[in-house]
Amino acid sequence: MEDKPALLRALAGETMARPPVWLMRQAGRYLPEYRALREKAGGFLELCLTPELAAEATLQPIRRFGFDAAILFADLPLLPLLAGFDLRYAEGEGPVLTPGKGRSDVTVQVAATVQRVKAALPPGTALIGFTGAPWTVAAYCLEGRGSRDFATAKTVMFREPARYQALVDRLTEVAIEYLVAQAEAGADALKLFDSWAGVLPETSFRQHVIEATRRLVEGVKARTKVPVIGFPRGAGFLYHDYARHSGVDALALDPAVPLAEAAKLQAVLPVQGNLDPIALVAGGSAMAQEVSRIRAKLGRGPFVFNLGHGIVPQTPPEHVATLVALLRGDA
Ligand code: 1CP
Repeated sequence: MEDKPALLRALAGETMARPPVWLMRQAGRYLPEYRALREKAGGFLELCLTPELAAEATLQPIRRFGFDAAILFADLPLLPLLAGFDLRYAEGEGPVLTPGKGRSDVTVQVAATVQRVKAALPPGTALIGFTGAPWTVAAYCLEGRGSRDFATAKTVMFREPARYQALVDRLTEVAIEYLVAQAEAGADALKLFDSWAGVLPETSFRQHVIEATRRLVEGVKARTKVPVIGFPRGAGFLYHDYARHSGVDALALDPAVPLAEAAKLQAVLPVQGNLDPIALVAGGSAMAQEVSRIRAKLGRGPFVFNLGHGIVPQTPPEHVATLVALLRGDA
C-alpha cells in the first residue's frame, strides 16, 4: 500500500530507496521550544502526564524537521509508577524511584496523549509508543535512580533471584497492559528500551534480557499486531542471539555495533541506527562521512536511519536539519 508510512514498510522488511529517519530523544532540551514548554509545565512529570503538553512535546520535532516517525513523549520510569513505586525528578538529576503507592492514571493519560498526537500527525508519519524492557526498568526500581553500573540491582538479581523475578513479573504484567493501551490508542509501532542491557554478563543477559523480552513481546503480540523494535543497548556479540530469540520485529543498534556485524544482523531482522550522537553534535564533514558510511552499508536492506543512542542537550538543531536534508538528498 503506497500510503503506508515509510517507517512501517521498513519495519515490515522492505528495502526503501530512501531510508526513513527519526532520532532517539528527538524531543527535549536541545530544542528552544521544548525548554519553553518545560518551563510552562512546571515539573517534568506534569509534562509527561498532561496529554495536551506531552502531545505538544511529541509534535515539536515533527513540525521542525518532518521526521518519518514521532515517538510518544513520556519517560521510562512511568512504568514503575504503575507498579506501585513513587517517582520524582530531582532538579538537575534524573528520575528518583521509591517504593510507595504509585499512580493509577498513567495509562489513561499516556493513551490520551497517543490519541492526540495520532490525530495531529500527517498520514505518512508513524507514531512510536514505548516502554522500558524488564531488566532496565527493574534496574531503576532496585537502584532507585540512574547508575553507571547498576551494581545494587545486579546484586539483588544474583543474591535474591526470587525477589528479582517477582518484581519483573509484576513489571511485565503492567508493561503488557501499558503497551497494548498505546497500540489501541493509535501507536503504529512499539519500542522496548533496554538501555542497560550492556552491563549484564552472558548468562544474566540470556535470562533477564532475551528471555524476559521474549515473554513481554509474546504477551503484547497475543493482543496487538503492531511491530516491536528492541534496543538492547551495549549487547555486543549477544545482539545476534537477541535478534533470533527475543521475538522483536526490528533491532535498534547502538553506535558501537560495527557495520559489518550490523549487515549480518540485517539478514535476520530490519535494523535501525546507529550514528554516534556526538557526530551529530560535531556536524560538518565528519557527520556527513559517517552518514554515508552507514547508509552505504545498511541501505541495501530493511533499514531505518537513527542515532545509536539519544540526542544530547548540546546538539545544535541546525545539525539535525542538515542530517535530515542529507538523508533526503536535499543537501
Ligand atoms: O530535563 C528534562 O526535560 C528531562 C529530560 C528527559 C526527557 C526529555 C528525561 C529524563 N526523559 C525524557 C523523555 C524521554 N525519555 C523519551 C521521549 C522523548 C523522545 O525520545 O523524543 C524517551 C523515549 C525516554 C526514554 C528513557 N528515559 C530512557 C531510554 C532511552 C535511553 O536514553 O537510553 C532512559 C534510560 C530514561 C531515563 C531517564 N529519563 C530522564 C533522564 C535524565 C533519564 C536517565 C536517568 C539516568 O540513568 O541517570
